[in-house]
Order: sequence, then C-alpha cells, then structure tokens
Amino acid sequence: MAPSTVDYTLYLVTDSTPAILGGKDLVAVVKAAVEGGATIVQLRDKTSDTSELIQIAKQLHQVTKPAGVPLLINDRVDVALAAGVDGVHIGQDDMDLKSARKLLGPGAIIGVTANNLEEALEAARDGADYLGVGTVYATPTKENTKSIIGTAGVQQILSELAAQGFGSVKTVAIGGINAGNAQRIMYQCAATEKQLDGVAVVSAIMASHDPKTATQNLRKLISEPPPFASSTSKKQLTRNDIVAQLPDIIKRMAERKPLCHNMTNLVVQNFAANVALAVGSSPIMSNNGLEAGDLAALGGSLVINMGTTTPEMRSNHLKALAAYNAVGGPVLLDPVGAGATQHRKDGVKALMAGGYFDLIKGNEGEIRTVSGAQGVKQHGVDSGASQLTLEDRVKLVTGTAARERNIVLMTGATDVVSDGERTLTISNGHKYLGEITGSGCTLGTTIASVMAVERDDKLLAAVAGILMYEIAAERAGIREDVKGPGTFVPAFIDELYRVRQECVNGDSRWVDAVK
Ligand code: 3NM
Ligand code: MG
Repeated sequence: MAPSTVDYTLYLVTDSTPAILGGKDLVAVVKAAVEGGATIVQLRDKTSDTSELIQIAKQLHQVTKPAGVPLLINDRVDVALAAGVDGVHIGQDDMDLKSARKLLGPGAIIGVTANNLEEALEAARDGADYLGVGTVYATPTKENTKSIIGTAGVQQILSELAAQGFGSVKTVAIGGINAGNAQRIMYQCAATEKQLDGVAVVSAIMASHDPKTATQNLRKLISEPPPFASSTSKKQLTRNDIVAQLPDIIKRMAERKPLCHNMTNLVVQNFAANVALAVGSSPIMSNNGLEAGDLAALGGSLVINMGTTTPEMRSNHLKALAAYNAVGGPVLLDPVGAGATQHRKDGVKALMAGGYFDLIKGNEGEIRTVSGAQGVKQHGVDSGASQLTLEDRVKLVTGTAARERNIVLMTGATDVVSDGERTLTISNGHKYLGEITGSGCTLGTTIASVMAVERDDKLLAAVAGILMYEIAAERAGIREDVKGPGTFVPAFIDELYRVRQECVNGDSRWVDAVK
C-alpha cells in the first residue's frame, strides 16, 4: 500500500495486556475492529518475544490485508520486515526515522510519535509519513507519557507544521480519546488551517466488550459534526445589525421561557434565579450531575460556575457538561477565581478537557488562566486591576475563542467578546455592577438564557445578553430611588424585567442606549 493513499481516519493501536484486552483474543478484536471501520492498525506489544511477535503480526496481517487496512508494528523494524507488513510506528526512544527508512524502503509507512513542536518538525523534516500527536489527554493506557498537550497543543503543532511547509504530513491525535470526546477533538482541531487526518485509540476499542460496535460508533462520531457545532456562516455584526435584532431575541426568550440550568455557587444562587426570572428564562439551580441528563433533555442551557468550589463539584460539572454536549444544549463556563488556587487551575483544565463550552466568560485574570497563561496572580474572585492593554485583551480573547472554536467573553469596563473571527467591544454598564456580589455570575445566567433561544449565532446571543444586562444596569443606576449598591440590586432586577417587557410589547427604544 502506497503511503500516500492511507486512510488515517480511525487508527487502532493494539494492546495485549490483561488490563485492556481482558480475556479477549487479540486477532478476533482486530478483526472486529476492521469490520467495524478501523482504517489502519498498529501492533503495539512491549512484552512478547521476537518470534512470537512475528507470529502475531502475520496473523493480524491476514485479517487486515484483505480489508485493505495497513498494518504497522510499534518500534520493531525487524518484526515489520520479517512479517512483511506495511510499516512501523516509532517513538522518540526507538530507532531513528532515517535508519528505519533505509531498512524499510520508500514504500513503507513510517509514523513517529510527536509530543511537542520540535519533535513534530524534526519528524516531518526527516520524511515521516504521519505523526502521532499527543498525549492529548491523560490516559492510564500508556505509562510515562510526557506531557498532556490538549487540543490547544495539537493545534499549535498543526499550524506550525503548515506554516513551515509540512502541510502534507499526515497527523493523528492520540491519548485518552474515546467516544465521549473524539467528535469534539476533531471539531476543535479543525479550527486550524491544517486539519487532523484522524484519531488513534487503544482502550476505546481494545478494552470494549464489543469492539466492532465500539469501532462503528467512533467512525460515525468522527464523520459528523458534534451536536454543538455552529451551524451558520458568520454574518457581520455591526452596531446596526445588533440593534435591529436585539428586541426580537429578547422577546423570543420571554415567550419561550427556556430552562436555564445553573450549577452555581452558594453566594449567588438566589440572585441568579431572580435574574433568570426577570430576563425571561426558567431557572433551575441544581448542582447534582446525576439529574443533568433529564434537564438537558428539556432543551435549555447550562451555566457551570466554579465559585465556592467543593471537592466533589468537578465530577458533577463533568457529568452535566457531557449531558448537555450530547444534545447540543449551550453550556457557559464561568471560571470564577480560576487563577486563585491550584484546585481551581486544575479544575479549569479538567473541565476544558472534559467537554465543550459554547461560551467561556470571565474577568481578565480568569480568561488569562483559561488561555493557558502562566503565573496569573489572582487574590480573590474579584477582577482586580487590568494588566493588559485593550489591544492585548482583544488579541487574547480572539485567539482563545479561535482555539476553542467557541465564544470567549472577557468582562471589564470594556467587555471584549469574540467567536475567533468577529471580535466586539462593549462599553455599556454601570459602576454599581462592580460594587455588588454576583454581577459577573448573573451576567452568565443572562447570556446562557439567551443562548438557549438564539442557537444560530452564538456571538449574537452573547452580545444580546450582555447589552440587555448592562443597559438595565445603566437604567437602574441612574434611578432616583437608587442610593448605592444596596438599593441598586432590587432596582436592577426591576429594570431587567422592564427591558424584557418592552421587548414583548414591541417598544425597542431601550436599544438606543447601545454604545
Ligand atoms: N501513545 P488510549 S498515548 C500508545 O502520547 C500511546 O504518544 C501515546 O491509549 C502518546 O487510547 C498512547 O487508551 C495510549 O488512551 C493511548
Ligand atoms: Mg516506542
């Protein structure tokens, strides 16, 4: 098989250890996987003797060859030659690529493990046919993996390969990939100019009780966009475009009363529920991941707010995230205090590795942590003084949204919001929002409420939520009965309600306040 015609869509790496293969027969599992749609197979066996390995390779080849599926051997060039299979996969500690190529010839398929940019570029330069890029996510399957690079690390490698003229080298992502994340990984990595050619899995197929069905399922998942994929082409959003559409969106929300599921902190639960009611959604405040599946089926949106963190919270968040992702229900992440403690930093990473957030909102410190910036110092959950210029904030927000393929909102005196292509700044609002607790959290509730009814253009939904919220705050802030933060809160809830009622009644003059 010529290396250039190989299909890398679903790459199976075998594992014969009892922990993964269990009592199953290796050849039978590979046969089932090939029938189920695995497009390339690598025999990876770190323990068998050489003669045994050659025997196993020959047996597997009898299964893969008739199906036109290439078979590679991990590490062992000698075994590949002796068994007459299609090529090898070499790790960084194995035989070097040039020597392997000399031994196997130009017709062999040779792939290399790339854990970072340097390794990827070197392998591409030396003529690798494909790269196994990872470790994407932590996996019990391989001990001593070097670093966990996530989809962000994969994308960095993909774009640099393209930039340096290695666009034609094939790439598969590997490490912790399964039916729960394969679709998202393909989707997020497609944000770069150079696309992944496929995903490589071990346990998702090898450890399955039904490897054929597991393979078919993975094939199906990676061939279609995830339920949360953005559907439409990105329309321009000028002030006029926004102002023209805002009242209808808010009216739609008031009429449909979408469920807005809040997994939020103890401090703001009551306030967030009142804000949801005022803007026109139907709040449920549930931090129990076990009921998220039922709630996700109701067609609303989810807010995951990391404030007042507890040890068991993360698993509840991950359960709910998976449930909403599975049906395409919009999910908003509010990484409260993300940079303040190690637990929260780890939490942000775990959540972003565990699912897709349609929107991530936070203050400057929080969004910097989300973006992966090192050494962000955050003392409390309040925003603190800005350390970045507006230009840098725009760059950071746009870049993070492009990378995550979602919407990122950085709040501040000027809010910056982007979908990675369109970036807007918004400077409505009132100073009392900074003097009360929960204004950031309940902005999240407002935006998520709008996202539940405006699915087509998530950026437009975010902008509608921000403007409704900030203009209501302006109206409340200038009221004569408002003397300070204390009287501001009830007035603000009233004004959110008033904006909504005006939209229902067709009075859209409030949008004149859009700056
Ligand atoms: N190589 P699973 S991770 C064989 O990072 C292998 O280079 C990796 O197993 C790398 O699909 C890995 O069960 C194991 O997570 C992947
Ligand atoms: Mg190796």
